[in-house]
Amino acid sequence: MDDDTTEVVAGNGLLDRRLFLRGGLAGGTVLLTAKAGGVEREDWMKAPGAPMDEIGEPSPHESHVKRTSVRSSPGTTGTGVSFTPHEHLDGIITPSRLHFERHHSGVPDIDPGRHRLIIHGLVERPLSFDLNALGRYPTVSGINFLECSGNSGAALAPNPVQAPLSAVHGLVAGSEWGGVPLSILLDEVGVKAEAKWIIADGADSPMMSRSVPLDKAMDDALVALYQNGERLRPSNGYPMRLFLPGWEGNMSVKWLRTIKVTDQPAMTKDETSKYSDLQKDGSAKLFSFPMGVKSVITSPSHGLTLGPAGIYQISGIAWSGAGKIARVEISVDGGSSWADAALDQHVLSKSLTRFRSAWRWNGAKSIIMSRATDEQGSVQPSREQLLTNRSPGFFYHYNGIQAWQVAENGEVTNVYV
Ligand SMILES: Nc1nc2c(c(=O)[nH]1)N[C@H]1C(S)=C(S)[C@@H](COP(=O)(O)O)O[C@H]1N2
Ligand SMILES: [Mo]
Repeated sequence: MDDDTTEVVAGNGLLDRRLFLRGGLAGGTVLLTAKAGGVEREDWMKAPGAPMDEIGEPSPHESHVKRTSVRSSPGTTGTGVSFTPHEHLDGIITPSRLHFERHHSGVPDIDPGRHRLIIHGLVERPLSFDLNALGRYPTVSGINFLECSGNSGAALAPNPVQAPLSAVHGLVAGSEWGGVPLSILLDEVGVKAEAKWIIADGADSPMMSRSVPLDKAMDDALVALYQNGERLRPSNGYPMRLFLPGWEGNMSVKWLRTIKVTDQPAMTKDETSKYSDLQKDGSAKLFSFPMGVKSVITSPSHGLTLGPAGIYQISGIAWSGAGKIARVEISVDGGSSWADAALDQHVLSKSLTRFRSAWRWNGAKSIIMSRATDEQGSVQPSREQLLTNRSPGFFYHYNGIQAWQVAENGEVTNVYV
């Protein structure tokens, strides 16, 4: 691509997003000359390749792409997190094997033949469903993100964490979730008129449980059985989990075992002492369910290094618990000027949305940022705006703008602006 034809749309060399629609990024491409003709045959072309296999595995050359910061709390096994390595991924679907994990006491080894989902409480007919019974109800699927409300909490640290993006923002992932709409099962048991909440319990040893307003349960809640076309993986809730599109991950109770229909919330530990929002007056705000509008540039990001000055793609993910992403703006001059990124074709409600921009980097130190706006008009706040409105002990629901600094040598680090 001839540099003269690219239109600069914001300060420091941000280019028109249509550059991507037209294609033709030049960086790293080697122009073949007319006489190049006889390209050498590589070794792998000289003999038949490997046979078919029952299960496809990633290339061994991609073995560095794995969940990061895998750790259990001291003195426990399986109480902790692992992060999705977004710095190495593209698109809006996270491979199931790389979906982040958050377990409060490890992954239970559930026998699907013995597992039951029991729905009881303020209902006409309490019922017990095994996996076969559930399989006979209509199923639906949808592409949605799942984000832990503790995601990006590391961005509250007084100094920017110098670690790959995933160590800060890796507790979000996108999947196609398939299963039975909870509303169908609630109709089957017959919810009584005075019912207002459901209490969902997991079959793990702490029996993690959360209260969910009945409106959400009847709206888009799913008893999920499938993730990205296959049965849920054990770490993501096999054989069934509650899935609440757009709401904090904690409420999507894995290994779902009982649903009790009630007229009030249960005030479980996972919605009072934990997963509540400490206010400036010392009180805790309960039940902040939807995840706020947010975005992060995944490439370039910490740990990735730019080569020589030239044209680069800036790419990342944006999402909102309130619906679709309306726009993502990019700045490559530390927030002085902004221009819209191009959104990939799948802009879905409560889903990861992939954005891309083109940047002609002149080799000078630069700060790059993304800012998302959702269809409700909510705009992702700057880190500073976000901090002025919260008390120091409020950890959850961080959705501030992430800034990356590109140094003259191409190294990318985490910065606060
Ligand atoms: N039963 C049960 N459900 C659970 C949890 C758990 O520890 N036990 N963790 C919750 C939290 S805090 C989050 S963020 C999500 C994480 O889902 P994932 O591990 O599939 O990514 O599951 C939620 N559901
Ligand atoms: Mo979470």
